[in-house]
Formats: sequence, structure tokens, C-alpha cells
Amino acid sequence: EDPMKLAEFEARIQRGEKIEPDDWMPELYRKQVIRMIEQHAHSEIIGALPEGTWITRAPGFRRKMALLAKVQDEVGHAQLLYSAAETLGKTREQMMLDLISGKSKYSNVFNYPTPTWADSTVISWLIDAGAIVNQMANARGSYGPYCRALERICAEESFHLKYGHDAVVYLATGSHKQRQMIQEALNRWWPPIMTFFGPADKISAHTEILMRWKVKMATNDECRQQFLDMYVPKVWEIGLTLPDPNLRKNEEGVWEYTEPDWEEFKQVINGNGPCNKERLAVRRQAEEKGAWVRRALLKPETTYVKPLA
Ligand code: FAQ
Repeated sequence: EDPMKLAEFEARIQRGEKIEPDDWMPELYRKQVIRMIEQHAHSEIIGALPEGTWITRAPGFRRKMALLAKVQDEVGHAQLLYSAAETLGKTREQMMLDLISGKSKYSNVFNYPTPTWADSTVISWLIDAGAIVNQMANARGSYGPYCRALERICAEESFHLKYGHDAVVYLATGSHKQRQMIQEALNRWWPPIMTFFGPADKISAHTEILMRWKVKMATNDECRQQFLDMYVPKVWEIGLTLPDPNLRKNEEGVWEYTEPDWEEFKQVINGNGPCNKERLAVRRQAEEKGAWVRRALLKPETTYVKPLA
């Protein structure tokens, strides 16, 4: 690659300029940004599933409407993100194929089950909270189309956060049974939540280059720390506990915690989590069932739709 072009590219990033689709960029930048946006997009559509299963069983009409709208938003986020990734030259069809074949990754957390209503409320509050921490940072990053998508996504996620907080507080201040249900859900979700921000910085493969090129604006550990700082006090405030005896803020203001099980994390992101197969099977079925619609839209002359004169 031309060293002059690379130097100019890096200087632009240093000056805080946005990189746009037609601008020159190193191939590795293109590859990394596609990887990250694509995984993010997949996380949004797969992320719709664990909560989506609760739409029909949400307790009451108001919760049902709110959850329905939230899940619809997540799918909308995926659309925005797929469009942003497409600007770098990978087609949506290829991304979808790579998702359902298991080649592309998506967030580990969505491979865990939501056995109770309370589990879905923990996702709506704390996973959305984690997503906002990560995305608010990266919205100031270098790739224009991704940053613009993130800005809009964050605005919507803020509503999800309010909805999730309300739903969790409702259970946490409810009957003994409701309090027990939300505590158990939180205990189940805490270990995955701790891994949501990615592996510890010292073992993270891509952080260094992504920080250099301002695709990531905070490291995995920085996001994790910020999340703990913002949300652990809120969890404790409503009388819930967290299942980590080592969790505390030390004198330097740094959160200490039990190191997450990175071996389990590795298993889950490589297809062997509790729900990976189920999640991909749903997507595969959606692909197959929707194929005739896409065919009809793309090639009206060969399918069921008669073109208008
Ligand atoms: N899950 O070198 P690093 C949401 C992989 S959106 C699965 O540290 P990087 C909204 C990583 O890909 C949630 N895989 O990676 C919502 C890499 O594998 P590869 C998603 C993970 O990229 C809420 C390997 O490990 N958010 O929740 C994870 O520098 C509620 C090495 O890791 C985004 O995608 C993980 N947690 O940092 C929806 C935001 N962590 O590709 C519904 C954009 C790492 O070499 C309901 N992405 N890996 O095979 C990012 O900010 C970054 O990609 C990180 C990972 C921070 C996720």
C-alpha cells in the first residue's frame, strides 16, 4: 500500500475528519470496519429474538406494546447497520449468508435463554445500557456512515433503557415472588453482561489497530468500567444484589471484579453457547420463508409479480 496515502489517511483521522465511502482507505481499515459493523448488525437482529419471544406473553397491554416497539427498533437498527456496512462493498446477501452459515459473529449475550419475563427486562435495561456505553463512544469515531447510524441508534436505545429500567424497578419493588424472579434473572445475566464489552484489553486482538484508526473510541475494559460505574450503583439502589463477591470500587476509583470466564466466552462466540443453534435456525427459516418476496422484488419478470405496464 502507498505509504504516502496511508500517512495522509492517518493524518485525516488524527484531525478528527470522517472517512467517507469513496475516500481512499487501507484495505485493513475496510476489512475491520466491515467486520465490526456487520457483527453489530447481526447482533441487532439476533438480539431481537430473546426478547421477541416474550412479546406474546408480556404482562399486560402496555408492556406488550412497548416491547413490540423496542424489538421492532432493534430490527430497524440492523437495517441501518447493514446499509452502513454495504457502503464498504460487502452485499447484504453475503452478510446474511455469513450469519446463517455461522461464519460471522454476533454478540455472545444473545446466545443465552430468557426463561422468564424478568430475563427480558434485564436485557432491556442492562444490555441496552451496555450497548449505549459502547455506541456513544464509537459514534465519535472515524467512519462517517457508521457514526451517523450510531447516533440515531443511541437515541432510540435511550428509550429502551428507560423502558427496561421501569420494568426492572416494577419487579424489584413488587411482591416477594416478583423480587425473587428479577434477582434470579439478574444472577443469570450478570456473567454474560460482564463479557458483553469483549475480552480484557490485554487479550483483545483488534483493539490496538481499531483505536489507532478511531473506529473504537474506548477499549473493551474502559467501556466495562464505565458501565460498572454507571449501573452497579443503580442496581444496588433498587435493593438487588450482583452475584460477584469481588465486585467493588477500589480507592483509585477502579472497579474490581472476578475475571469473567473467557473460555466459556470463546465457546459461545464460536457457536457452542446454550442457544446458538436455535438462534441461527430462526434466522435460516426467516431467510427461506422470505426468499420468494426478495425474488419477486428483484426480478419481477421471472416470478409471480406481473410488472405494471
Ligand atoms: N460477542 O479483539 P476483540 C446490542 C469477538 S448491539 C461476540 O476485542 P473487537 C443492541 C470479536 O469479534 C451489541 N464476539 O474484538 C441490542 C473478535 O472475533 P473475530 C453488539 C465478540 O472487535 C440490545 C474476538 O472476539 N455491539 O446489544 C464479543 O476489537 C438489546 C476478539 O475480540 C456491537 O457489535 C462479544 N461480546 O471488540 C440488541 C458494537 N466481543 O472477529 C437487542 C460494535 C469480542 O476476530 C437487544 N462492536 N468478540 O473473529 C464493537 O464495539 C467491538 O466489535 C466489540 C469487540 C467491543 C464488541
